[in-house]
Amino acid sequence: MAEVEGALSTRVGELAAEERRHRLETERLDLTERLSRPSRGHLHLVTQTHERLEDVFVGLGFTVSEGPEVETDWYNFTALNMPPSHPARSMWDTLFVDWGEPGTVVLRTHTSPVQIRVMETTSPPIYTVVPGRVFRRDTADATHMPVFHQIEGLVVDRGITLGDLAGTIEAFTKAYFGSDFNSRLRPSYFPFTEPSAEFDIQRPDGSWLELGGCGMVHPNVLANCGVDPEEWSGFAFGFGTDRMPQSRHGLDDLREMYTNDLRFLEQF
Ligand code: 2NL
Repeated sequence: MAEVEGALSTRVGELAAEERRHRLETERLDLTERLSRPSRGHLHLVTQTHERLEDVFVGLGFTVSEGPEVETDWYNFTALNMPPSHPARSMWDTLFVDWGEPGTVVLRTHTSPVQIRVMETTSPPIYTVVPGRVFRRDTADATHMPVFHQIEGLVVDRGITLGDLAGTIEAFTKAYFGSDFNSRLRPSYFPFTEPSAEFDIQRPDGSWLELGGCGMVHPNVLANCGVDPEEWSGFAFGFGTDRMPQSRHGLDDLREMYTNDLRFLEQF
């Protein structure tokens, strides 16, 4: 009898010890966790790209300007030589904001409204770039997003010519991509510039890549902002920035940049 009771209490003790060990293990809190070095975050790929672009343009003598993402029809279209009936408005798949008269308030389709605001409030000479978020009605796929980013530049001064535009594009291309890259302009059309061009960059392997658009600021646009086109002339350019880290890092789907999966973002 005493033998059985002895064995029983030994076993009960063993099981209790085992249960306690198991609970300690599963309920263990690592209180040293916060004492180890905190992991350091970093800027998002899009922000990194804009900061690099800003550095290059500041080096070329430009300032950086910013402005609202919700705009009026005047700043987004009309001041840019696109009156309400202008067919070129359909080039931009505008997202309208339900505010005031229907169709008068928009999510900006480009950063140009900021340059309009700069021209309205500052007298030339103007040398500025505007990086920012812009919006168009587009279905998301590997190369398109309804919310995307661009940078535009504006120069207004006395005696500015197409040669200054081509030289600036060339200087930018070499400063940003490397001295082994070249640039070229190809005739195009935009309502806010005349003449207008697309600009391409040439990679060291000889292949060409279309980057963006540019041109001499249309005299109507200068006049709309209170700048006398008889005294001043200027050029402007614009290009999308979301594809720049894509080619730099070999990404194959733009959407990866915006799903905020840390396993993706932490790689850059
Ligand atoms: C493109 C084309 C361009 C501009 C943007 C501009 C701004 C003002 C006046 C005149 Cl305020 N022009 N901006 C001019 C030509 C082309 O961008 O394909 N962007 C992605």
